[in-house]
Amino acid sequence: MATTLDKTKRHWWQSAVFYQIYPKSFQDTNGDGVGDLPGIISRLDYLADLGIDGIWLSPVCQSPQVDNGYDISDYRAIDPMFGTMEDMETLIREADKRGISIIFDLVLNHSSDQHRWFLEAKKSKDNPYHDYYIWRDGDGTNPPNDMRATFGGPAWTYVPELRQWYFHQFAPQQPDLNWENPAVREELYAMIRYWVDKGIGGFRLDVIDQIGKDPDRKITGNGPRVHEFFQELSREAFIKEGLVSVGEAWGADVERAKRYSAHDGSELSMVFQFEHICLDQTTWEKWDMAPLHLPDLKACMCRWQQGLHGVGWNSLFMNNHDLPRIVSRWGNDTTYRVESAKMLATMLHGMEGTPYIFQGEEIGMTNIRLPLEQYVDVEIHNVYKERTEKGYDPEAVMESIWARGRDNARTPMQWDDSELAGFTTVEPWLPIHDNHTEINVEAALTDPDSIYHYYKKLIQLRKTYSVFRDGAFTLLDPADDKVFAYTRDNEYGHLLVVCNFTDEWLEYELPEEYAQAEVLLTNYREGAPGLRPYEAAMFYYEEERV
Ligand code: TEU
Ligand code: CA
Repeated sequence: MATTLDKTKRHWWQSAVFYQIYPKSFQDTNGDGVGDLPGIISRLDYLADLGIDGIWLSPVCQSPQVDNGYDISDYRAIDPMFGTMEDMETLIREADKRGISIIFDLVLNHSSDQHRWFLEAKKSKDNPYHDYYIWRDGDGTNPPNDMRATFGGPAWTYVPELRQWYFHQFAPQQPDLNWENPAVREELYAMIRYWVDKGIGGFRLDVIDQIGKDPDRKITGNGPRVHEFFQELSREAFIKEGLVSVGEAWGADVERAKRYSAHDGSELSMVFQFEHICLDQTTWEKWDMAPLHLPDLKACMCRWQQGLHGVGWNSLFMNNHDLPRIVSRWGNDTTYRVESAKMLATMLHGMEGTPYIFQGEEIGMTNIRLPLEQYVDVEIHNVYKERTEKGYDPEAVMESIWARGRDNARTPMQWDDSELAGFTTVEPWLPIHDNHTEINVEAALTDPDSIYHYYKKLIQLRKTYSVFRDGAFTLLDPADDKVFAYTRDNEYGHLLVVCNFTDEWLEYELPEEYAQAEVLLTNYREGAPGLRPYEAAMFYYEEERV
């Protein structure tokens, strides 16, 4: 297939806003306590009203659900828990009618250990599928090296029948695919084309920066062959006008990201990187918590904004299904929940890139505190076990789970104030937050000052003013540790975004040029001198025309 992407062209996803759905927790319709595809279809009007352009749908393919669908046993089948292929086709069609594209989540780095390929691969070294995975010989005493799996334990698991170890970056039930094997790549590309033909709008590529790994040299992310593989992937599977490809890349720095998301479309449309969201920890492990130092966040965002401007494209997010709720993390989820949720959204949505809203973020859903046994996430149980065995104080470990555990993001969507929050009719797979009596979609829709209506306005602004798409970014007062302020400028206009990250009333003077500017949006009603707790505002004036 030939590459004929127009380098100068504006892509639809550059002024789009995406919404992430975690299907298990969005809407149940058949009374099994688990969200499903018909549930998503039934809520499309809600999403259309919000104004989003695409849904990043977390995996719905057949899976033993060890890692909630990120362990796929058949890439071409829908897991019966979520519905049928017909439901999926209906979802694509119904979303399309409302101008919403489905961004399909592709897990290409690893499969489930229940995938037919792995079951075959385990049978013998001569099996044609054996080389679909990464094996090293051994007698079972010592793994090939000391690499650790992300969810805890060694990254190698022994299969005595073969006298070999296989590599897995995540759970042992998620063996890594061998991208060195051209047959694997061919097989995956064919599978991707199968989904393209179904009419999806693009892909989110799970941990895609790991496909070029070299486990013998202990390299996982950004490995030696990664650009080559991305280019091949793009050529063989993505080249169709308008398809968007979003690459999850934990380890990407700005320089890498420029290549991954280069405007010529040779690799991916955009990166989804995490540098900003790892600033409030003392080690590479998120459980080692530290307070956020605002100047660090400002410097980090600035580096990415300026680094990719005009050459690449970034994703804008603070929430997803792996992250705690941002209002509980960098905002204030009690006294100033509404103000701080709006402030954080303002900070992010003023920037260059494609914003992502994670389900429930638009109504300000918060973290949850559960006893250990009520959590489902494999990572939470592993970290508890690993850390308490190492002698950490169990209470401190629980504190870090409450603050950082992935299940914070995965509690069921809060649709209304009824007992089961309008999510289901039976006990849900993960507890519903008690605060659904107050924080829910129904309440948000009827309150014109709700977080929901604020997000709606942010989305509309991005579609109205081109400066959101391509304005150059300038950080103001980099050292100020309470206020995050920046400007964006293009040939048509000038935008100023000001955000108070504290619960204090601060003195603040607008830059002179903005004294007469229009207030596009603010999270407080009447103007007042200075900045009130978590106050945020966007100011705009047009470039003078001669
Ligand atoms: O996450 C990538 C990833 O590296 C995460 O494991 C991350 O490090 C972790 O959540 C931090 O606690 C992707 C998916 O988003 C995640 O849900 C999957 O579990 C993971 O890949 C494996 O497929
Ligand atoms: Ca269901």
